[in-house]
Amino acid sequence: MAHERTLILCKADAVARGLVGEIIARFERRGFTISGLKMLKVPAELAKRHYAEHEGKGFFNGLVEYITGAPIVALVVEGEDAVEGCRSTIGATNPIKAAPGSIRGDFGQTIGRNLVHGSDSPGSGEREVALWFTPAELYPRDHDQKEWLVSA
Ligand code: D4T
Repeated sequence: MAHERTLILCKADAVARGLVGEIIARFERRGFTISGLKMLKVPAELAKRHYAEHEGKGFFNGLVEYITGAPIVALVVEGEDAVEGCRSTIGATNPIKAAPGSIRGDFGQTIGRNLVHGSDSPGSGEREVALWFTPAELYPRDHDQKEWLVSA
């Protein structure tokens, strides 16, 4: 197990549908820690840098419009194996294929409105946290509590 940070975005549809609390609660209930949290209207430049790997693909412009068109809520979530743990809580990219019990499986219908983003590797997590949050915006917890959250 490794202590990791992951960037979670509650996208425009999650905010518009009033699902932000429900989504955040699922990460908290699983034992992960929130160390950054903000609501923002995403500048196009940030959206393009965030989704740089998809530039040139047919869905790229729609993806940028989706994330810049209305306010979103961004979080940094930390914990043991937080990247994989949060990805499984989020569910498969296409909500129709996402397992019931996951966020996308419980609330989503289409890939273009899949509610949530979670970093896809520990390296992406660190890159995305640095892209979206300044150090002054982060409040890392004292991880002495770790022994009460997971077994070795
Ligand atoms: P994000 O990055 O939003 O958490 O989604 P995933 O990590 O689960 O999926 P991804 O990077 O492969 O895709 C990013 C984003 O693009 C949308 N998308 C993707 C789309 O609209 N059509 C597509 O065919 C694909 C592959 C959905 C998520």
